[in-house]
Amino acid sequence: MRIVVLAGGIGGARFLRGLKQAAPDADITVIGNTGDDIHLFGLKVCPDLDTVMYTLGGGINEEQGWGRTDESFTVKEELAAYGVGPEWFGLGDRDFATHIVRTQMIAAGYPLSAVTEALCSRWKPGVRLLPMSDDRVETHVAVELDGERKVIHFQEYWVKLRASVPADAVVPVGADQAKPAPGVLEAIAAADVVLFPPSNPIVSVGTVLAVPGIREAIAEAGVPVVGLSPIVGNAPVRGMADKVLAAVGVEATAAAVALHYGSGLLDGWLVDTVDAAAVAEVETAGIRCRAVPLMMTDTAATAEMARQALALAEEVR
Ligand code: GDP
Ligand code: FO1
Ligand code: CA
Repeated sequence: MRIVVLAGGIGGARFLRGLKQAAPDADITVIGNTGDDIHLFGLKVCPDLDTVMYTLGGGINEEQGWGRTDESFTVKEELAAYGVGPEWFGLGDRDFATHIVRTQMIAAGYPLSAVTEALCSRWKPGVRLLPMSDDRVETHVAVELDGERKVIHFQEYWVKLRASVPADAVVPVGADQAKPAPGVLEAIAAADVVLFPPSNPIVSVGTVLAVPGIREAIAEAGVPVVGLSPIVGNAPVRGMADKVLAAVGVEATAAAVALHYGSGLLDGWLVDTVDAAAVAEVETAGIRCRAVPLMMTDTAATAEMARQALALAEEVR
């Protein structure tokens, strides 16, 4: 079975670990969000691609969900001693090596997709990890800061400000001009099922879908598209997805997220059992919906979520 998954960072990566266990023989292609990417200290950092690569490759800091295990911060401290920041972004020494390799390869002319493949030849994530695009896309957020409207990089909004300032727009800058990376449209066309993991629907899956051609290819593939809600009990399980949902006028509920994707895109939607009351509303909108446990407490529980998603895909096929 060929499965395509549109993924952000932590939610996407953890779901993929369960999916690999649930479908060990499947051929899984991950289309990763690169809208979170940022240039720091002259280096290109790809948080969501790296989170998937490290999580599936066994190098992730499990508690944190991003960055490397067994990490140290000597380089960052030395940079700070020179007065070189930003200090608010925690780049560790081991992680730095990844960004140095990536930046060096890009400077040598390799596209991000080729660089990602090269990095994955070390980590062996057991999936084909593709960036959504080789073109630069950067998510920016329009916020009100010190009484003024400003547009800042998503990482500044998320990591520095912890989404604590009012935001009224989220813009994937460059997405409209970006082309899907090599292999992306082909993987979608060849897929038997497309899954949206419990990733952020705006700044993770939404950014992937903002690359012209990707949404259309999914619709044209004519295969089941099934998503899992990242919102449980009217709140994100982790992070501040409610803030970016509010910025684009979507309620932080499992049903509102399904309706935001819409029945033109989604065939099936899983909500957590605590949100069972949302099933009827989602089904009325033309999306088949089931309530099952959606907490990724361990790989076994996550694998069961993946099995439920694949079962729902069969139901709507
Ligand atoms: P990010 O790029 O690191 O923010 O990760 P993603 O976009 O892939 O996923 C973030 C989303 O994962 C958040 O909105 C969380 O609510 C969701 N999430 C995290 N853990 C769980 C979980 O155990 N269950 C569900 N249903 N959602 C989760
Ligand atoms: N998230 C944080 O909350 N604080 C950090 O200092 C931080 C550093 C960092 C370094 C490398 C990396 O790949 C990811 C990192 N993240 C950090 C996570 C990440 O940037 C964001 O949480 C996600 O992209 C949000 O979607
Ligand atoms: Ca992210």
